[in-house]
Amino acid sequence: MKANNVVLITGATSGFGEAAAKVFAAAGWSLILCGRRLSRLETLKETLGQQVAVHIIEMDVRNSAAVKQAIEDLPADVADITTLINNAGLALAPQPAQQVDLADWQTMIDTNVSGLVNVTHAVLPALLRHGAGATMINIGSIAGQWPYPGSHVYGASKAFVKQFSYNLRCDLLGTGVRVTDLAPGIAETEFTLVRTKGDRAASDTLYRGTTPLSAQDIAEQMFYIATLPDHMNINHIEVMPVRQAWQPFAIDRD
Ligand code: NDP
Ligand code: 8X3
Repeated sequence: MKANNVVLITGATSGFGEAAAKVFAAAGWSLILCGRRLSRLETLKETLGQQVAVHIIEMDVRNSAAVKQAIEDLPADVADITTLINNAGLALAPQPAQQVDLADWQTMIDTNVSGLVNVTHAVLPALLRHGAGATMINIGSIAGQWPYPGSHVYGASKAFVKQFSYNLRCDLLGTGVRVTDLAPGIAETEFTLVRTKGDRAASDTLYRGTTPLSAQDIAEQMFYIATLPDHMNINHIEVMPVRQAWQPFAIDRD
């Protein structure tokens, strides 16, 4: 491991991002933690700051100017970013496409597509400066690969994550910078609470009686990807719980 490994995690205030902050901190990495909920970032800084250097950024990934400024303003001790985890994202509107508010589609595109692009553009120079061993982990989804009802723009935005990751690899060839699309299946976080706009019962029902992935499971995948030997690039990892699989094609009948 290099002397001062630094990981920047977007969406660090809950779910995968928060679990990743803890996993990387336990391994001695310095942290840059981003999200909109400042109080949660402050709590993480209080606890994890006892182990490692923690820099928090209250940031909406949709705001390209704010993202750019926050990266330019990084203090010197965390400016050499080793790993970027583009994790911030959300699904909205689980109902069929024809019943969805346009605003919900727009929010998913602004966050999962434009937000990803904003952060990547701002952080890429630091990863290039770092060179060999620098890693970008983009959180896609099984929804980016497999269609299902109610996935509409969410799944399409995660397909963007995958293709963007692959295309970046082409352009970054020779720089030493690695790019991975990490695509989880069903995982119990605040994801469904957000997707249903706060419907706790719907969220609990989705995860009840099965064994979804945990945030910790995915955080450990992130750490594994980030700490592989410098010459190895995982292009894409799709991870489902054993208790999730596909179903037969749906057929409309008279
Ligand atoms: P959570 O809802 O628990 O976490 C989402 C995180 O994204 C929060 O920290 C939230 O922070 C942040 N975020 C959302 N919008 C913005 C924004 N505009 N600007 C900055 N940060 C934002 O869900 P997960 O941990 O499950 O989700 C993390 C990623 O994993 C997402 O990209 C999601 O699509 C993906 N995913 C989730 C799966 C699941 O089943 N849980 C499966 C596959 C992929 P804050 O609100 O403080 O800004
Ligand atoms: C979401 C994963 O299983 O809910 O990214 O489609 S799933």
